[in-house]
Amino acid sequence: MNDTTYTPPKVWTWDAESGGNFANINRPIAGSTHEKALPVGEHPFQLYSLATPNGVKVTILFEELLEQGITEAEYDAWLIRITEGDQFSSGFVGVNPNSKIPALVDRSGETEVNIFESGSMLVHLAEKFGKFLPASGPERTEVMNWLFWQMGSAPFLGGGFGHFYAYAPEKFEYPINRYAMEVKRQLDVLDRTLANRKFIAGDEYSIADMAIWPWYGALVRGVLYSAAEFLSVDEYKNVKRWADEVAARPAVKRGIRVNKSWGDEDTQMHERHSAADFD
Ligand SMILES: N[C@@H](CCC(=O)N[C@@H](CS)C(=O)NCC(=O)O)C(=O)O
Repeated sequence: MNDTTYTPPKVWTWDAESGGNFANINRPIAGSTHEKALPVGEHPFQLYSLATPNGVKVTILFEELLEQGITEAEYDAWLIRITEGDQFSSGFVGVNPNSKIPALVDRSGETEVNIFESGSMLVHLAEKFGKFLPASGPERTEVMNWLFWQMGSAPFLGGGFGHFYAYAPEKFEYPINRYAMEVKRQLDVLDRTLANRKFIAGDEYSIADMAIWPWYGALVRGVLYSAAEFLSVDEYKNVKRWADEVAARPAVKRGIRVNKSWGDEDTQMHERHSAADFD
């Protein structure tokens, strides 16, 4: 044991000064911190989000639907700056009590529908428009298998590996080892699956690809946590082949720009209200 060994006290208390990225917004309590209504635009769908891997799953799906000429899928995308606590406004919490982006309001019917959890949004939109999710049978189950795989697995990549490798105030060997091992196992699961199918759930591009690509596709393309060399991502050739194919889709290129508030100026797009915003 070394002098960084931690002995938990009998009762955990909140140390707001614990450091690390996001320490200023992390809290052990739910609910809103301030009164503020959400803006509402003219389209049937109102998205409140940020271009993180969880956020772009949904903007990619919207752009794929629009790419197919489905104009009923027009949406307004509003920027939620999570480092500034926008996810704790009364308006945002009213849509998503979990205070995490993305949050979506479907205003296309008689009654407004609040949707939170990116996976739930993908299913809601795919079912509504009858695209990217087979209506029934084993093909539908296979898409759902991989969608739920992503929702269960990515927290190990983001909250586990990414947090300790990229964001924690100090580097600790134990958690980095534990989560690097799990993430490499997950990449191997994907690599073996993609060895004999074009897309994650079979021959057809689906919401499972849209969910998995922003996390594991970004990882093997070297744009997540600067961890490509550390995790030897070149080993996962089938994942790389699939990730590059998905990245080349015009709708994906547009989707990853929506609600992006960092990086080169010309890659940013704080809000999206029409196709013209991409020009
Ligand atoms: N399981 C959720 C995860 C959402 C999530 O973790 N969002 C992060 C950004 S990627 C967030 O809003 N973080 C702000 C916070 O934790 O306060 C989903 O897929 O929608």
